[in-house]
Amino acid sequence: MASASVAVIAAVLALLVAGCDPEAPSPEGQLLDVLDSDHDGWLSRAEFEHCAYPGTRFVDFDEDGDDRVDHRELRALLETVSPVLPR
Ligand SMILES: [Ca+2]
Ligand SMILES: [Ca+2]
Repeated sequence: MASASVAVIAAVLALLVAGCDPEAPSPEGQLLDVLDSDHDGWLSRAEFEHCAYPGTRFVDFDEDGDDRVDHRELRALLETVSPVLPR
């Protein structure tokens, strides 16, 4: 949990860099690099629940119901924790 929390904080801090440098990796891409333990390009339910805060429900972030959280859904998750995310 601690390393996942650090990853979330790092991704949020990266928002500032991404906002200044159009070629910087996306915050959601950086976060996915850390949390996607099997490197298949999305977060499975197990990967999500391993890093999520207690009480956070997978189904609230898996918007299309395909049982995985992809880049777009991860971006939406980051927008809930950072009001400074570049649009
Ligand atoms: Ca994965
Ligand atoms: Ca999904």
